[in-house]
Amino acid sequence: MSDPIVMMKQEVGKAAAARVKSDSIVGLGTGSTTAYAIQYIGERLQSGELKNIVGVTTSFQAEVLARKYNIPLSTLDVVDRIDIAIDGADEVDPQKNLIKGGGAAHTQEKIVDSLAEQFIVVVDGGKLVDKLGSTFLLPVEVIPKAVVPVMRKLEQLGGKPELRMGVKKAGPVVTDQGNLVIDVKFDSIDDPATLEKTINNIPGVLENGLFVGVTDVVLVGEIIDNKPVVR
Ligand code: ABF
Repeated sequence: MSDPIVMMKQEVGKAAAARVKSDSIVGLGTGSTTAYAIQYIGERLQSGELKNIVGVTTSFQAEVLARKYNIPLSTLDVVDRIDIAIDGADEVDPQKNLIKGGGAAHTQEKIVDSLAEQFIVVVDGGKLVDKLGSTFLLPVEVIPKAVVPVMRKLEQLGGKPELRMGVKKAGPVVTDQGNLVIDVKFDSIDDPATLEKTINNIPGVLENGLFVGVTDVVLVGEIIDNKPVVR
């Protein structure tokens, strides 16, 4: 008997994949839920239900999955648009604003997700919050030399910053860009739009994990009466 959580993620991934139309350029994101969406896009391609799909991703995880499921890949240098992007999130508020970056890839993810004509977020119900920052720290990608001054600035903004350390590997987590990640606890993020801009204007910050006004559709998986439901 499959794990109900896995079944729920599979259903959410399937629901997202079902929204992909033939002749689309598809932004492929990261995370375990998005992984199922990529799988189902591949299966729809193999069955002939979908034709002429090109994937675009900045995520190595998504690239490996796309190759596994024979989804042709292109790059942001080549494509002239992204019709639909599918990606995960760590928190979603009622206005569909997000915190992303649990995987330290929010900088690349924001490039693809914000370019997409339609951006679909796939989450389980546990990611829904009334206010961003309630359950998840806000990731901020910073160039290594600027970590201390940036942490001071984040404290002045009311945050409690901590340098993200590796779990398996000793030392700080290093992003694909060779930078470090500061995770910031904010008691309550009342104005995510302003905070996103303010943090990104701190010298030394590359990108933070607030995604404001980017999301078009949120597909939420729940388990009701032990059955996976997507809404
Ligand atoms: C990614 O998806 C990250 O932004 C986020 O940390 C992750 C969450 O994915 P899941 O909970 O589905 O594994 O895009």
